[in-house]
Order: sequence, then structure tokens, then C-alpha cells
Amino acid sequence: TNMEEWWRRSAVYQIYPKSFNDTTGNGIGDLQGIIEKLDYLKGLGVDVIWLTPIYTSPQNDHGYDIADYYSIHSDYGTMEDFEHLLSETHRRGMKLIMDLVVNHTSTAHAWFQDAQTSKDTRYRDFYIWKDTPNNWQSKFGGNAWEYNEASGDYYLHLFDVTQADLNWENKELRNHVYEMMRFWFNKGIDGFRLDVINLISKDQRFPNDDTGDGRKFYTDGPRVHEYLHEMNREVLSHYDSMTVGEMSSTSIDHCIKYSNPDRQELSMTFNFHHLKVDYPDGEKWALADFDFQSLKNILSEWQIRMYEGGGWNALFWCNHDQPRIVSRFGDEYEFHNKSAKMLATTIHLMQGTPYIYQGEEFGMTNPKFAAINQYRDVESHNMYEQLLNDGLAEKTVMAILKEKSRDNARTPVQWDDSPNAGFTTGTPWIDVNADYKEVNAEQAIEDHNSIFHHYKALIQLRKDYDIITYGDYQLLAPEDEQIFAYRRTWKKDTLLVINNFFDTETTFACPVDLLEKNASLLLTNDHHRQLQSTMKLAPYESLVFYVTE
Ligand code: TEU
Repeated sequence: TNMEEWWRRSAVYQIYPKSFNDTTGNGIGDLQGIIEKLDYLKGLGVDVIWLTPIYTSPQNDHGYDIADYYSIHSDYGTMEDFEHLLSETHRRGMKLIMDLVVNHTSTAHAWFQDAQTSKDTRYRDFYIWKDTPNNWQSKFGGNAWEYNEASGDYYLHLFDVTQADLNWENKELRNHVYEMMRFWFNKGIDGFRLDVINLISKDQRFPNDDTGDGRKFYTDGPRVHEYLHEMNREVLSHYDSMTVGEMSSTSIDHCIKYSNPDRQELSMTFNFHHLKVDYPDGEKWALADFDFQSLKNILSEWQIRMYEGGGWNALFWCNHDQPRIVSRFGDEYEFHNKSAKMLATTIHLMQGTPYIYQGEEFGMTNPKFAAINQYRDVESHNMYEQLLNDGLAEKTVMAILKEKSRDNARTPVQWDDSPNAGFTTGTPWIDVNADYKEVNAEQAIEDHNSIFHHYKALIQLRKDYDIITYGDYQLLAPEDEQIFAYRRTWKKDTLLVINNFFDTETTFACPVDLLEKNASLLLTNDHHRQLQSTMKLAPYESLVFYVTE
């Protein structure tokens, strides 16, 4: 197994272009806006930039509904702007990956426009049609089948009604996808993030699901590994690229298969199990504190079993679908700085490739919208209706959205304390978080004790210490109700990572074998100190020691 690939040592920065930086004043971020901020990203130390979809799209799901894979959405700029962005990124020694959305297209895509006209038209078989729908549910609420008047059949849409699922059983469709991927690679991009890629192979019997919503019939489906291996052979193996598969409700066994290099599928996988520890009984649209023991157990199990199986994890707390982590598992008030740093340390020093979502690096928080018309996300609006129909009070529904909506991650990046946080001179497409005068990038760069400088230090540590990339993982104090501590081991080195996840003091007992050796403090969010047998930890204190012989 080759462990030398560049992406194993990289830190990735995710950009949601619509909310990143607007240079035209239309309230929507654009590619020029990204180019303006490349020096900022270089200053942070990131190696790779991932752009969420920038292709031509009706924007019903903000670009995850693609109408044309070969052109740039006009709000974001032109193909020349994209080429300029790519060369400016490369010129600074960074790489760029695109989002590949091929589980579905927009119903505005030319293939679907043709396919919907009749049962025997050219692109009919690129989509999934049935004369009677089964009971599968859309992930955005409601039934997953939509009636099409013109042809008298139903088409499958696992997401929005304007996102029609593609039929991967069709070899011609697959060839079109591979050709499109080559088009982008030949422009010089460095890889892809693959949207819900573990959903592309559906059980062809399309059975009713008597005990669920249908997901067991298409999650990590019957032919998914065959398709990804084919994609690797046809496309990926011909380029020095990285790929990260977004895996919905997946398993460790499948992720080992997706990412073990011997199988020639993908570089690494995202999974979401550690972000469901605040879903009571698995229900996203309900409120609960996060279950700290589950969080430790899930992250540890993925660390250990992916290591043993030769798989590779993408490490992350945040993306454009998740609420802000400091508002979620940290404390955005009294301990904003300390808890954000503690959370960053916890995830960045595990094995895998870390991802930072725009604004996370200086501690952006959930916006706490008070009115339904402040929300933009189709899922939030669907769930608002559904929860009201279920009989919940409006107040309760709004309290749930405030914690759970994907729009929590989608407010404009707060660059400085000028109007609209420096994001736009116009009216932003979604409201700016009211805390931008205190929480913004400019202020964070100036303050050497800021969250930003902590992220920068974590990225640098990964470059300086091989153990972060290669070491194995052991959970310490597994039963402790407040501490998430682990040790990494690599050759003669040990890394000891100690995190207090709560706002009260506690005590950590250091493993005795480490006390005799020479330990140095690599990073903290508190005061400088030595490794001792019993250590009192302040609220949200985080300590990283390096021990070598
Ligand atoms: O998300 C897939 C996915 O399953 C989610 O995280 C989804 O947001 C969640 O189930 C909703 O509760 C990906 C993209 O990241 C997301 O933005 C898109 O909306 C979705 O695919 C469809 O393309």
C-alpha cells in the first residue's frame, strides 16, 4: 500500500461560493471573490480547496441540481474566471477539487428535458421510471416519486423534486459521466468530492420498505463498488488526483472498500455517524444534548477500524449541511475561543485528511434566525410545513430549525466589521449573522490568540510531525464523562491529545509510561504547562504533548 500520496498529508478548505465573497454587489458570492481571498487561504496554510457546485443550475438546491456540467453558473462568473481561479490557486502551490454530483441531475438538464417527453425517447433510460411508485421517501420530505404527465410514469428523486436520480445501470450514462470528469481533469483540476456517491446503485427490484424509508435498498447498493472501480479504471487512475466520497448512512466495512487503495476506488470517505449523536432516536428534526460517550465511541471505532482495514477517513465537524460546531458541541458565549480551539484540536490530530469549512477557522456561529422567511434552504421549508402538519407549535418548529437547519452553515463569511461583514456591497442572498462585529476574519488575523491562529498551528503541526499522518490511535480514559483523550503512536514517537469537552474543571490521569520520558507541549488553548501524573484541566482546556525517546 502506498502511503505517500499528497492528499494524506493535506488540509482541505471547503468553499460554498454563494456565501464566500461577492465582488459584483449582487449579493451572491462569485469566482472573482474566491480569487481575492486566495492569499488569505494560503496564509492559513491549506493545501487543497474544495468548491461546492458552480455549474449552471436553477439553484433549487444551490447548485446540487445541475442543468449543465460543462458551464459555469452565470452568477458565479465565466469559464475564463474559473480557469483564472485554477491557475491562481496552482500558482500559490495549492490544489483545487470540484464537486461531482452524479446521483441526480436537475430536471432542467437537457437529458431530463428529453427523457420526460415520452417513453421511448433518446435519453429516457438515463433516469429511473416506474408506472407505480413504491413507498420510498425523499430525504427532503415526502414521497420520492413524482408523476410525469407527458409520459404517464413516475420518476425517482431521492432529494428535491427537481433533482431526478440518474440510472447508473445504463452504461451509456456512465460513459457520459466519465467523459465529463475527463473534461475537468484536462482543465487541470486536482480531484473531486463525490456527492452522495454511495446512493448511485439502486436495488433493481425497487421493493417497498415496510420498516423504513427505502434507504436500505440503495445505500451502499448492489453495484456501487463495481461502478466506482470502473470510474477509477476509466478516469481516476489516469490523473494524479484525490477523491472524497460523500457517504450517506454508510458503514465502516463499506468505507474500507471505498478507500483502501488496493481496491482502486476512491481516496477517502466522509461519513456522518459522529454528527448524529444529537439526534434523539436517530431523528434529525428533534432537539437533544449531544451524547458525549457515543461521540467518543464512534470516532474511535472509525479511527481504529479504518486503520486496520487500510481505509482513509476525511476528518470534519462542519460543512454546508451541518450547523456550526461551536454552537453545537462547544460554547459560543463565554468559552467561544477555548471551545472552538478544543474541538479543532480533537478532530485535526486524528488519522485522516482534515476539512475546514469556510468561517469555521475563526469560529463562526449559528445565526439564530427568528422568522421562517429568513431561511433559504428547500429542506428547511419542507420540514417547516411537515412539522406544522405533524401538529407541532410554530414556536417549537422554529426552535428546531434554529439548531438544525442547513442554513446555519450558509450565512455569508464574515470578513470584517464593515456593513454586511464585508461580504457584499449589495443585499446578501441570505442574512448575515448579527455577531459579525465580534466574529470576523480581520479581527482573527490581528489577534494572535485567535481561533484562526490555532487552526493555522494545527495545519502546520501536520506538516512537521509524521505521527499525525501515520500514527495509530488509542482512546484513553474511555469511560470518563468529560475528557476526550487519545494517544497516537508511530515508531518511537507518541502524541498525547487531551481535551475537556465541558465548561467545568476536571482531572486527567496521565498514562504512567509517558511520565518517564521527555514530553514537550506542542499546542494548547490555555497556559503553558508540563506533563504530570495528575493534571487539573480548566473548562474546555485542550493540551497536546509530544513524547519521543
Ligand atoms: O448531501 C447529502 C445528504 O444526505 C445530506 O447531508 C443532506 O443534506 C441531509 O440528508 C439533509 O438532511 C449532499 C449535499 O451535501 C447536499 O447539500 C445536497 O442537498 C444533497 O447531497 C443532494 O445533492
